Amino acid sequence: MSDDVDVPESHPRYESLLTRHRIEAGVDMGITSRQGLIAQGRGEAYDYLLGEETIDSADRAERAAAAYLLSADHAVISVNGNAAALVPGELVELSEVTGADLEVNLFNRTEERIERIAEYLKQHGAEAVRGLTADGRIPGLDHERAKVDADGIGDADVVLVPLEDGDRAEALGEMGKTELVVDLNPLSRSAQVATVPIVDNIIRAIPAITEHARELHEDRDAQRTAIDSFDASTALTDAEAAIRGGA
Ligand code: PTJ
Repeated sequence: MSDDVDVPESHPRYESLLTRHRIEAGVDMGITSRQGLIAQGRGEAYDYLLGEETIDSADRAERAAAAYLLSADHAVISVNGNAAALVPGELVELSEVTGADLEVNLFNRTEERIERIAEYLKQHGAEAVRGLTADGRIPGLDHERAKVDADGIGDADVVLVPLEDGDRAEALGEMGKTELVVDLNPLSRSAQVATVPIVDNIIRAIPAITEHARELHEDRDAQRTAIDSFDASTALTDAEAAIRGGA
């Protein structure tokens, strides 16, 4: 990824400016959609109100997400244009640590962008990337938005969906899948329907899930505790309180 942003690391808004730079570069590379710029702006506003840090309840959500990924029969990490631009290497690492598949799955779907994202993930170390077969469908969605790989998201019991559109998050939930959603807006439909809503910036969330997964890897009891002790509605209430009250 191109990180040649002309801002010193000591700058108080360094992470935020780096994030913008990555999204802009993603658009230039044909990986991120122009709508992705708008989505990023929205996310940034929530992150600012959260104090640009991982709140405690988000950390518990990240631990529960790691436990779900490790204990799944078939886990898939869904990758869109924003996720690919922001955390390509980190997504590959999470997939390696948890054994989850990577699948490119786009809201504004074009074959060209899917191919570019798959190639970009491979440049960051991915061995296999799903999403190009598109022989499965999510019921209840229009044709293009319904496409998934039948042996990927179609077959998965656990799906990590960063920055997902509300309709698709709802439809995936209706298919009975355990949904792990990364979204800085606790009021978004995606966060509201998630089994595990992770209200945190994807830039911090993905490495944190990986870290928890490393720790929980061999420990089935600890995985169970992380899942059983997590409460989605408390996590959403905590995040909303942090945003409204100022972190
Ligand atoms: O690449 P595509 O075609 O699949 O499109 C991807 C986007 C993100 C453009 C598409 O899914 C979309 O339009 O999403 P929405 O409906 O704008 O929702 C994006 C959500 O992600 C919003 O609730 C934002 O607050 C949140 N968000 C934005 N940036 C981040 C974020 N959450 C976590 N980390 C971020 N960096």
